[in-house]
Amino acid sequence: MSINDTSRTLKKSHAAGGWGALRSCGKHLLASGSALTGAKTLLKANQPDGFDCPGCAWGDPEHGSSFEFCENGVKAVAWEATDRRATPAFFAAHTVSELRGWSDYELENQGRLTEPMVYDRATDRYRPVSWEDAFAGIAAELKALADPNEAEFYTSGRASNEAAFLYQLFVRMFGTNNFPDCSNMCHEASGLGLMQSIGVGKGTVLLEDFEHADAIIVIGQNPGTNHPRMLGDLRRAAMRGARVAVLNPVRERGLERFADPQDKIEMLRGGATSIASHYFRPKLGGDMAAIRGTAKVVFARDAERRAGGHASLLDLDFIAHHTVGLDDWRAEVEATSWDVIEDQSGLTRAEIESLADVYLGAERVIATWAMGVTQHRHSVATVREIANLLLLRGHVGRAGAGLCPVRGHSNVQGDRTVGINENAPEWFIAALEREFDLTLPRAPGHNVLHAIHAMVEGRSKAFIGLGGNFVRATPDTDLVHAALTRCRLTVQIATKPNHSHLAPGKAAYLLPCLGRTEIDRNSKRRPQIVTVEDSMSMVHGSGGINRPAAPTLRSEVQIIAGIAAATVGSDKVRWLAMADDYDLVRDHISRVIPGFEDFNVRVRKPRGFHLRNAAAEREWNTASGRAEFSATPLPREVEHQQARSQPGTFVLQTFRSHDQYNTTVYGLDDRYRGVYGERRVVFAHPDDIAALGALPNARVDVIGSDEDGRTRVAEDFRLVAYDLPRGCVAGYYPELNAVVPFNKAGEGSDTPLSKSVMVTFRARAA
Ligand SMILES: Nc1nc2c(c(=O)[nH]1)N[C@H]1C(S)=C(S)[C@@H](COP(=O)(O)OP(=O)(O)OC[C@H]3O[C@@H](n4cnc5c(=O)[nH]c(N)nc54)[C@H](O)[C@@H]3O)O[C@H]1N2
Ligand SMILES: Nc1nc2c(c(=O)[nH]1)N[C@H]1C(S)=C(S)[C@@H](COP(=O)(O)OP(=O)(O)OC[C@H]3O[C@@H](n4cnc5c(=O)[nH]c(N)nc54)[C@H](O)[C@@H]3O)O[C@H]1N2
Ligand SMILES: [Mo]
Repeated sequence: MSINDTSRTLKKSHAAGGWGALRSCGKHLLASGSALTGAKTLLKANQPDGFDCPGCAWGDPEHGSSFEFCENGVKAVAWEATDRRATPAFFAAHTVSELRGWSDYELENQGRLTEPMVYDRATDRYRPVSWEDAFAGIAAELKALADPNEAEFYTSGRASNEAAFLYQLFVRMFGTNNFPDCSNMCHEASGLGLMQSIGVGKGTVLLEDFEHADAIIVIGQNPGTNHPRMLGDLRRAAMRGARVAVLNPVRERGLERFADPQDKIEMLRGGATSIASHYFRPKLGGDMAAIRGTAKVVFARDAERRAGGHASLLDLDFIAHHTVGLDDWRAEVEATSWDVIEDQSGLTRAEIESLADVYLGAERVIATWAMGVTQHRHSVATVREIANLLLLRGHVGRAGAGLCPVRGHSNVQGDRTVGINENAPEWFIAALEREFDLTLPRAPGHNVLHAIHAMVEGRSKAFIGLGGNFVRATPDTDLVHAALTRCRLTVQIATKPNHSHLAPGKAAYLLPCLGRTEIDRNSKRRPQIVTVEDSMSMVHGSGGINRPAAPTLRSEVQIIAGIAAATVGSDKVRWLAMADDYDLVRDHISRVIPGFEDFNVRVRKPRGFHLRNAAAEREWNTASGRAEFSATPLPREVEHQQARSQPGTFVLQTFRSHDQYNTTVYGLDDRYRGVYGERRVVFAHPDDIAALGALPNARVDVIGSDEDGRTRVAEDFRLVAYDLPRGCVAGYYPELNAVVPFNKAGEGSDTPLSKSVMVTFRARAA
């Protein structure tokens, strides 16, 4: 199905953004208990002299003067700037076992952690501990391990460059490369696929490119909720006539139409701009086939044109000078039949022809994507197929065109840049060794799934989490919870209580840190800034403006330095000096990582600086020295095709509601999808509900696969009739992680298959 809606203004009640977003913001500012600080804080988000919004990794405009309004940025900021506190009194009042019965929302809604805590098994409670005792206790446990590879060091993508750089240095000095990272569950396939295709594992576009593109293809992404500021850029593109083609099995409201709260006239008129000129609804996992079909049309039309004596539709010059492997790919495309393409993609040939029209009708094409592409078994191949399509007409490395994986966490890209990488390149380790006069381990370490397996099998015995919520973000929730509790040491560095803190190892510490919105002063009372990198590889400074939630809090950098000094000592690395002056950390980074020269000077310029992306300059750091077309066959079957031969089986995607930030649940509404006051829902096509012998709104248990002998059940969900492709259902993460298997993963990427989970349903007794 596609909509080719040319009308520009639509009723206000049906658009994303607009007054609904403003109303929702007010509600969240009030509910978070921070109306005043919240409002003041917001004026400084994504400003040159303020902090980087902890919401998402979308870029900031070069010339925007006023702050960019974003409903979900408001929620992220207000949630951190709350007046509520989870103090030692709170932990004294509740045992850990009791708190396990609380929801994600109730736990985080206790507010900010204030003091370092240690778990006391006898009372089953956390009690306060001094920072110095905590560091000493952690160091003693780490040093008692038989092998440093028995420890797992997790990172969530909110950590600053400075914190992440120190953390990876400490972990490597400790003796391991075990860096499970939220990115393993997120854009891993994008990094790998792009690295193989164009030699850089990052997107090639700048924000300005959105002002020049004639076509933007948005694949497997819901920016209305997850990257609301991106909608502003899509809207401006749509208004100047660029085509926006969406591939998404779900009709996401924000992609259909959007009222920009920054646009006073649009707000007053109650108007909205339609964003998507074309909306295609593939089945789950069908994108590779859809892109392949598009290429098939392009090759066929090109052949016709050339037969008629016309110039080629392909950028032959670019292909000849900059690429290898076209013939193999073309042969693979030609060998793929339309029957297979239509069946696997879930789109008709006519729809794919019209996607090809969009592609061929544009001089400058950008492709963007997120989790709908990266959380499948064949995600690396899909990313490479997207790259293939753009390479065909030279859409990489010129203005208004390029590849744009839209990152998740606000600094997930930067964390990888500064060394959070279980398999870091040799040049990086060697540069660290030179800079600090060290010898560091080379053996590849653990990613998220390796870490889970190692903990489950008892090979890993310590877990340190720099932010995040490992238990709830990973598959097989109960299994991962139990694996953490079997560790001899667990350490969680966090801002708010969450379920990962309720899976204490034999020794367990909960260390509260400053958030990004807060002023971070050193021993001389001088405020310090940290830095982050957005999806467009812009590196910029971030300095908090709020008073810290408690005087006892320490910054992530200080906490890491404290653990490191106690564990590996300070002979070679001056941990505590760096923790007191982040400029020193940046000086090291500037000498270790190319592109960070003069870091301390350049990061203080408004909006920071751009990290060079070689592919964007048509320099290809691949094995062949060229951009490489990949010639991977389509999967023989994707999950929705398999499900057809197993009656009652469906493919489930787990996505985000409008009221959550990953495992952080702000509220129980999903306004754009019409769900209010609940999260335990599964969206399904009405005919699928009928085929189950159920009625809409029936309550069911969701049952995951049990091939490995594990029972997987998520209990008590309401079936919501929804306009989805047949056989494909959807529901929210993290609740549904109970049915996502930990032993199935993306090929090459090892990313859990969060968007293609095989499930059945069981009726609940009325
Ligand atoms: N407010 C808010 N902002 C966030 C986050 C948040 O939770 N809340 N999370 C942050 C993080 S870490 C990330 S990674 C990003 C996530 O940003 P998104 O990737 O937008 O997140 P999801 O909600 O998982 O949405 C996936 C989208 O892909 C579609 N989809 C699912 N499967 C397929 C498929 O097979 N093919 C296609 N074409 N589409 C498919 C779904 O229908 C949905 O629209 O957002 C970041 N920003
Ligand atoms: N089924 C399913 N599972 C998924 C996904 C999916 O789509 N479906 N998405 C995956 C993706 S894309 C991602 S990125 C992961 C996310 O996985 P994580 O990054 O591990 O999870 P978050 O929910 O972002 O982490 C929230 C916690 O971080 C802490 N926190 C917040 N701010 C700070 C801070 O400034 N410093 C520190 N130290 N801690 C802080 C708070 O205590 C909060 O409870 O989940 C993945 N899991
Ligand atoms: Mo993510």
